[in-house]
Amino acid sequence: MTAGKFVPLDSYREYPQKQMKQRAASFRTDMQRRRSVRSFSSRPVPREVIEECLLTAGSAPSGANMQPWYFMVVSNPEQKQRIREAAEKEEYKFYHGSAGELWLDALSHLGTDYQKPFLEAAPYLIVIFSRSYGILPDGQKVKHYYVRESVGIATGLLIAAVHNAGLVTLPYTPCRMGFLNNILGRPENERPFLVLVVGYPAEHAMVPDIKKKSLDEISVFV
Ligand code: IYR
Repeated sequence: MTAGKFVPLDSYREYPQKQMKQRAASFRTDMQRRRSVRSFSSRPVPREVIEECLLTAGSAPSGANMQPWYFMVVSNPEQKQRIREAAEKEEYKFYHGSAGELWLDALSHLGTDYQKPFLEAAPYLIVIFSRSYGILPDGQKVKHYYVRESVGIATGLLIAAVHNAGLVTLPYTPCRMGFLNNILGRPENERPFLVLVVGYPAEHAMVPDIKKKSLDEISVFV
């Protein structure tokens, strides 16, 4: 094995402690304003904003830097309609039996049902695929590592980037997502990870009255 090439860490910035605390707190309060939204406006969103947010997502760390993600940005109304129809078919089965009572009980406070009008209303559906392996131009397969962790981190950065730009998201996961490969014509090495619905909220959009856990509930210093 040969070591790779190294370059100086020129991008790092240290802040004085006071500023460090201010920055940490202001990022926290801004991120705490983020809500998952299910009522979208069809108001258009500039494509450059989505491109910038995708580049932020693409900056995520990943296993062996394999970057095992692929973002398919759907804005075409026919494709959105096909995705909605297929998703609602899956959701109908989910809400009418396959989920089971326990799961439906856990979801009941969110007020969701099988209908997914936001899949057509929102200007962009970012369909996030994970690549279980890579394929070189000569057809050779490349192993990927920590695929779900890596794609999860990239998705988190994407959600933060979209929020920071002043838009809202819904991380949407139909229970079976294979239909996304068919509709979007994606290859066998790609698995749908999540559909990130992106746009402006509908006027007077409502969100569930839910709370996040306290610091004590989510962490311990030892
Ligand atoms: N995919 C379904 C059900 C659903 C599941 C979970 I876990 C949620 O946090 C929310 C919904 C739906 O979107 O309705």
